[in-house]
Amino acid sequence: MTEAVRAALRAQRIELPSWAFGNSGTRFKVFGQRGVPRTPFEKVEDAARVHAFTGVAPTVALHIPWDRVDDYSRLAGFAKELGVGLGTINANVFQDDDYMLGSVTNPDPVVRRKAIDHLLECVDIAGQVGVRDVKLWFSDGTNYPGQDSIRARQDRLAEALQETYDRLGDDQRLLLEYKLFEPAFYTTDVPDWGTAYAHCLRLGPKAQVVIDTGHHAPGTNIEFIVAFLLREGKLGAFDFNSRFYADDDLMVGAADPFQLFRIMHEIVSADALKAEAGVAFMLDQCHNIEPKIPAQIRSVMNVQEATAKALLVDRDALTGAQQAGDVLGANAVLMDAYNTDVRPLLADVRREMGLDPDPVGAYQRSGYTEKIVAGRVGGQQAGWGA
Ligand code: PSV
Ligand code: MN
Ligand code: MN
Repeated sequence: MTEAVRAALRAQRIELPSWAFGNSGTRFKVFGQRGVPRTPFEKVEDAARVHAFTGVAPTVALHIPWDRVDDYSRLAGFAKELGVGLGTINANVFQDDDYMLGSVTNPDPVVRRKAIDHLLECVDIAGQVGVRDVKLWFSDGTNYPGQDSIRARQDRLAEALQETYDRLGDDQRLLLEYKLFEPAFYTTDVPDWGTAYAHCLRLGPKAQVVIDTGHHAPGTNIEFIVAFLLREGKLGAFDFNSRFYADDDLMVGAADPFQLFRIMHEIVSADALKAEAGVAFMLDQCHNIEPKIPAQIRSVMNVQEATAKALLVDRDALTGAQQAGDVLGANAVLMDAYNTDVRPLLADVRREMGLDPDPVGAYQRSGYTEKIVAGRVGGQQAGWGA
C-alpha cells in the first residue's frame, strides 16, 4: 500500500502557468515585484526552478499572445535545456477592443473571423511544438437583458468550436473551460459544466471539459462535477486555484484544503491520477502580493498534500461501510485520511527523488531570487492589461 502511494506521488504531474510568474493584480492596482520575468524565456526559467525543487512540475503552459515569440521551437528547446517542457497552449480572445461584444459569439462576423483565426493559430502553435492540449476560455456574454440573442450566440459558439476542432491533429485535444460570470455580468456563453459538456459531446472525443475551481457559484459541489465528468470520459483538465469570493486565483488549497481533498478523492477513486487517464492537472493562479516562485512551489505542495491524503483513503473499508449503509463509518474513513499529517510522507518521497524535503526553504536558500532581482529590470505584467 505505502509503496503504491509513494509511486503515485512520484509520478504525479502538475502544470504551471507562465502568467503566474509575471506581475498581476486587480482592476484597482497591479503591484510590481522586483525580478519578475521580462520575456517568455524568463518565465520558463522561473517555472524550471519550481520543477527543480518539487520534481513534479515539468511543463509550463503558455498564453498566446502574452507569450508570443517568433520561434516556438526555440522556446521549446530552451525549456528542454532547463529540464522542462512547454505545456497547454491557452488562447486569448478577450483582450482586444474588437472583443467588447464578444469574440466567437460576437454579432459581427468580421470579429468572429478574427477570433477563430486566433484559435486556429493556437492549434498550429501546439502542433509545431508537439503539445497535446489547446485550452479555450471565452469571456463572451452580455451585460443586459435583450442585448443579444442567447440562442444565436450558442450557434456562433458551436460553429467556432467546430472549426477549431476540425483543425486538431490526431493526438491533440480541445479543452473547453467554463466560468459562471465575469467579465460578462448578465449572460455568459459558456457559464457552466453542462454547457461545456454539451458542446464537447457534440464535437467528439478530442473535446474535453476543463474545471477551473474558481469558476463556480459559492457552495457548488465541485467534486460532484468531477465525478460526473470522469464517468462520462469528458474531464480533460483542471485549472487549480482557490477562492474566497469569486475568481480570486489564489493559491490552490489556501482557501479550502478540504474541498481540494474531496476533488482528489474523486480522482483517485476513478483511477484518474495516472497520466494515461488523460486528466491534466494545471495551476491557474496569480500572485498579486506574494512572491511568485515560492507561491508556485507552495501551490504544487498543496496539491501533493491533498493527493497524498486521497491516496491514503482505505478504499476497502470505505466500500465496506458504504455497502453496509454505515453512514458514520464511511464518513470516518474519509476523515481519517484527511486528518492524516502527510508532510513526513511527502518529505520522504522527495528524498527518494533526490530532492530537498523542504522545497520552499531550499528555493529560498538557492540564491535565485537575489539573482533575478539583480539581473532583471522592468518585469512584465502577467496578463490583464498587458
Ligand atoms: C479566466 O478567468 C481564466 O481562468 C482562463 O483560464 C484564462 O485563460 C485565465 O483565467 C487567465 O488568467
Ligand atoms: Mn482558468
Ligand atoms: Mn479564472
